[in-house]
This record gives sequence, C-alpha cells and structure tokens, in this order.
Amino acid sequence: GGEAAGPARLHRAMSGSDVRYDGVTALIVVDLQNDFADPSGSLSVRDGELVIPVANREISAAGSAGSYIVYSQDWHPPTTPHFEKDGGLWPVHCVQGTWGATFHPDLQVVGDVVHKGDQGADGYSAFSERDPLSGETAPTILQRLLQEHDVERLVVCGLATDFCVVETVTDARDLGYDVVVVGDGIRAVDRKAGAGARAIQRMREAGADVT
Ligand code: VGL
Ligand code: ZN
Repeated sequence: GGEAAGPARLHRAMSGSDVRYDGVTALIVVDLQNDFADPSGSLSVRDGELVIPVANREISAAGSAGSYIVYSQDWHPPTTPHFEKDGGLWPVHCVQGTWGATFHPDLQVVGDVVHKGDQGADGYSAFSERDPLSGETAPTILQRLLQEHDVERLVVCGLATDFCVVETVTDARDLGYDVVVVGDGIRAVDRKAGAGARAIQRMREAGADVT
C-alpha cells in the first residue's frame, strides 16, 4: 500500500515493522510454542526460533497502534488421532500443560490466547477444529473474539507456514477478513519438499498479501 501518515508511520519507523496497524487490525501469532520454535522441540521447525524476534517486532508495533493481539496455541490431549502413535501424522507435540506446549520463553505474550486441537481434533486453523475421525469441523473462539474487537483486517505470523498458518489464513479469507502475512515471520515444516512455497502460493491465491 501507500505511505502511511501520522502515528501509523511513526510506529512503523520505531518498531521496524513494514506492516500498518490500526484499530480495526488484529495481529494473530500462530503457535510460537517450544515444540515448534525451540530446536529441541518434538516437532521443531527449521529456523523456527528466528520467527520469535520478528513476532516480537510485530507485537510491539501492533501494541503501539492499539491493535488487538491474539495468540494461538496448539493444545493437544496426551492421546489424540492427530498423533502418529494413535493413528495420525505427527510425533507427540504440544500436549496440554507440558513444556512443549508452553510459549517460547523469549516471546512477548500480551493478548488473548486461543487453544486449538484440544478436543482431539486436528485443529490446524486457529478458526476451526476438524475431527480426524468424523470429519466434522467446529469453530474455535477466535472469530467471536475478533468480532468483539471490531476487527476487519488481520496480520498473521508464526508456525508453521504449511499447516497452521496457511489454514488460518485461508479460513480468514473465507470469513471475509483482509489478510497480511508477515513474510519473514513464518517458517515451514516442509515434510514434503516445496510444501512451504506451495502454502505461500495458496495464501496469495486466496487473496492474502504475503510480504
Ligand atoms: C501444526 C503440525 C501439527 C502447526 C500443528 O502448528 O502448524 N503442525 N500440529
Ligand atoms: Zn498439532
């Protein structure tokens, strides 16, 4: 977009963020938990730790502009068809109340938290949870929180590009939100080569602006 004037430009200059924040914008920080962001996490994303200072930069910029900030947390029970040991895809990760599920210690946490995957569903998107057995989807509390805060536009960063970020962003577009994805604030699992690049392509095709 064009050059911002007044306070928005000032906040950007002070924080180093390229993104414009205002009262109808919310920042969504996706799954910056130890199991994804710490190199010793059970589902650690390569260079995931590099996302933390970028997220903190965006959190500062959003906070200065009075934007609403919300954090998603992958939040699984010890047994869930999401885990490979129980018939799913993934190593055990982000089990409720464990170190792996805790936010990375360097992350600034100043906002609301939305849990997902907590009923045994996959919960890739911060907006919805899909039961891998029945295929049924149910909304999380995220959309209600955004409505309560009069949000029209979302800025998204976090992990992982090819799972929770892309599903959150495409759901957000389906719900009618304008979406900016912070390009240096995401990283991919890349279980299959090129998955991260394809996810970025999908987000752009859905109308998101990936910086
Ligand atoms: C995620 C794999 C499994 C994510 C969550 O946050 O991207 N990926 N569970
Ligand atoms: Zn998970």
